[in-house]
Amino acid sequence: MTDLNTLESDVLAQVAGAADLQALDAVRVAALGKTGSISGLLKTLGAMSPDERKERGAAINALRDRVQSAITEKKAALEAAELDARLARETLDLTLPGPYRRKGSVHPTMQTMDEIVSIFAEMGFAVAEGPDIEDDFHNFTALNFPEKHPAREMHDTFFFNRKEDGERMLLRTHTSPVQVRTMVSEKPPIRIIAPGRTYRVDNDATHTPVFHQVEGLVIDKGIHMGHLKWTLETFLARFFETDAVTTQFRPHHFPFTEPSAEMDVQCDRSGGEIKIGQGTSWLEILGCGMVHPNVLRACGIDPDEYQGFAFGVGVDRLGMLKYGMPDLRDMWSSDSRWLAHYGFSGFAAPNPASGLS
Ligand code: 2U9
Repeated sequence: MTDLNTLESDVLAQVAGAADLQALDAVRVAALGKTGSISGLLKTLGAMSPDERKERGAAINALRDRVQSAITEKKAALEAAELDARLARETLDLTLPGPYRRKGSVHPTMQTMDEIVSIFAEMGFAVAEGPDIEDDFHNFTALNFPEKHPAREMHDTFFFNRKEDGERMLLRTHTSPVQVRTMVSEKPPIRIIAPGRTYRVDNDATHTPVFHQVEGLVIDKGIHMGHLKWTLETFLARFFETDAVTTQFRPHHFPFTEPSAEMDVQCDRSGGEIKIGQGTSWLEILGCGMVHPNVLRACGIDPDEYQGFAFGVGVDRLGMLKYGMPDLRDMWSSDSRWLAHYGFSGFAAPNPASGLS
């Protein structure tokens, strides 16, 4: 009859001597596998008397358990050693130069944003900022979006879970809440632009869930659409670096402005690319209007005393137009070669006097 002690010390020696996981598995199969030495012992129990079987069975099972735990322990040790070896082998020297020795550069969207801001700053607009996480009042209600109005759905909002008091915060769908906050906290005259990130549940060839806007707001006595038209035409001519632009208002609807319009700029599409400041085509470029009396009232301003105009431009689209970037997806590709192609310097500080780009 096989001596269990000898078998145990043999198998345990093999376990201890296994050099790697593959060798250990071979030891396991040879001992505990279907036709293994220990499994073979269990098969001999059938021919024994009940008393003998009870005693011998218990001894074989205990042996099997000890071998199994020795294998488990050895497996953990081999795995740890293998991981240590791999970590030592795969060290990364972060001081080595990367595969592309390129200097960083400003992303075209941020370059465009800087250009827009510098033009309006030069025209006397202050820059206002606000939180990306907003409440319903500043993003919708104060802007004359009635409760349950479909316009709220049009904005495809990212909502957070409701707070304990039932309030539901959201990611701002436009930068307009920044102007609301300014009107609530400051007295007219107001002349601000609000540049920043905005968020909508929208993801297709022409939309990304995060995008960038610059909105503007002027509140004073006697403000009218003429002021709006001059401001936007002056901005567009400077942005596209042409002497003058021709524009047209097309009637539109926004809850926060009345009347509302979209502004088109005359352009030339004949040569395959769009040229602003010449030609016979029209290109939709921004939205605008006179601030709705309800919005002024919601922000504590008397519409009989003060009037205002507001506008909004999509920065990503404006940058694509100016710099001839055909595909929105490139803007998010994190491809340093694409960035290097546009290569805007971080030290350029664009301004209309010394040049924008
Ligand atoms: C207040 C009052 C009025 C801001 C405005 C637009 C028109 C507009 C779009 C342009 C492209 C958004 O990024 S886009 O899709 N915006 O058309 N925005 S008027 O009006 C305001 C803002 C704040 C208190």
